[in-house]
Amino acid sequence: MLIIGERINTSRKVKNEAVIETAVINRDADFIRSIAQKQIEAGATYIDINAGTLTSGEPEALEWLTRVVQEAVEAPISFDSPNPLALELALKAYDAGKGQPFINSITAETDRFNKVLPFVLEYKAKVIALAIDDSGIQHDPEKRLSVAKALIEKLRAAGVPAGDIYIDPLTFSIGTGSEVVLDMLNIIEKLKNDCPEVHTVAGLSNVSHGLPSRKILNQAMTILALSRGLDAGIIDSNDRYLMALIAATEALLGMDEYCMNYIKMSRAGAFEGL
Ligand code: THG
Repeated sequence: MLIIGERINTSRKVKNEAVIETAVINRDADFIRSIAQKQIEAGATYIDINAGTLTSGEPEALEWLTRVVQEAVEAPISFDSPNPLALELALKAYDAGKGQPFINSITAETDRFNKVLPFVLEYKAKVIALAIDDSGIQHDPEKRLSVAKALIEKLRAAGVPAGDIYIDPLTFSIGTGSEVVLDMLNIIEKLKNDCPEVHTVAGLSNVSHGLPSRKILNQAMTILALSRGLDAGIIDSNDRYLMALIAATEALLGMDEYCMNYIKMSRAGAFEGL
């Protein structure tokens, strides 16, 4: 699974930890750099950056985060914002030498589609496409699947390569209804079958929003999604147990020939104390 580290997000509020939002407002570059580095050391491939809580200050904050993160790590960035101005400033500051960025995200909503698409094309980015259109968020999974497929068609018609499209089926908290995870897993599986050249991605930590002992739910959620073919996860890569479970599951699903990666991680001490 492609791992997108979720930690640089101003909405994250963790007990006994400095708050990301405060660090961004104070332009505390050392703190942000160390979070980026720790995520990469733990096995993230991409660093997601999200300054959405800053509203009017978001564009400048996302641009600043871009500069700080790319100074700290070699990894490419996932630009997590619905705001075209924030995307524009951040992408302008982005060093393409770090690799193909993710634009997180586009939807099939007319205005957002038209405003975000030019950035996807100009920067040849991978794009996370949320299954949302002008009718809003569909809770019915068949309808959400149709929205996803229509969005794939729109992106393909605009010239985005299928392999750069990552459909996000939307992850709701399991506290909001017993069916929401089953529905989401079915969408992943159907997309895998019907559009095999397109990828899937999900913000898996959403699933535990509002519930206690969130890490356990997030771990179970990640393994379920992986077993249904999810290609990429926006997750907490600094959860060592989660990362160990992902490696074990990939070996068990035949995604890790001769368990090479699993054995390598074990030898490197990644499972010590677990
Ligand atoms: N899809 C896409 N992008 C997304 C999401 C998605 N971006 C934002 C979000 N959802 C994914 N990122 C997070 C980041 C933090 C949390 C959840 C999702 C989170 N953190 C705990 C908190 O704030 O309480 C802290 C957990 C911890 O780190 O210990 O909930 O769905 N495309």
